[in-house]
Amino acid sequence: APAAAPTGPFTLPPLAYPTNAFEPHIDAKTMEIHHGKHHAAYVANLNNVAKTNPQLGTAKIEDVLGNLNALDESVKFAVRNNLGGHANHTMFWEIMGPNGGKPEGEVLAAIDRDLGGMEKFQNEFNAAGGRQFGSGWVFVTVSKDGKLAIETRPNQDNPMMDGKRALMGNDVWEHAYYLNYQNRRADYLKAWWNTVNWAKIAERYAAAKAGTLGV
Ligand code: MN3
Repeated sequence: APAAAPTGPFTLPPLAYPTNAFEPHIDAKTMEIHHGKHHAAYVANLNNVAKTNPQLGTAKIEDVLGNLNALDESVKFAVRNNLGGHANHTMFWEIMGPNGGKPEGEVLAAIDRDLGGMEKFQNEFNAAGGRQFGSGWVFVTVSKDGKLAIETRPNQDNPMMDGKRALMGNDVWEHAYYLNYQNRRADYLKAWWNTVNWAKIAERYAAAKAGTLGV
């Protein structure tokens, strides 16, 4: 993968799978550009900001995003967009994987309890992602007591900005799907479920209940 330049405290997390792992649902070229160019750009921009604001590189991401108003006006916009983008994409690559299985155990029980079961959950998640006007994300947020909710955010905003945590989420920016799906966001949203790694989501659910879930 191309290195993010300039270098600094932020690094592009490597993918745990090859870029063609999700063919035909997500094509390799989209993965290469999305991870190696878009996410890398957020990382490079953060390293630029960190040159003059070194505390940004040592603080916990959830603490910075949870307290954006504490930042100087000169960097607030850049941090919101680029640290939000870095957090969102780090989560996104983590909760995807080939042969991702099915939800089970506590996660499945929470989906049944809070989201009306898998079919209703997937339909409502896809509908929320489809309704998000312009660029943004559709998330499942998780509270410390394990309660789930479907929520959207514009641009690179993240639930951490509201003191919440994302259990999982899908990127509905056009760069996530346009090469393969053009204007057919609904088709991308449906196909994306084939890329979800439910074992990783189970780990994140347990971490959320333990109070240790970060990005
Ligand atoms: Mn993206």
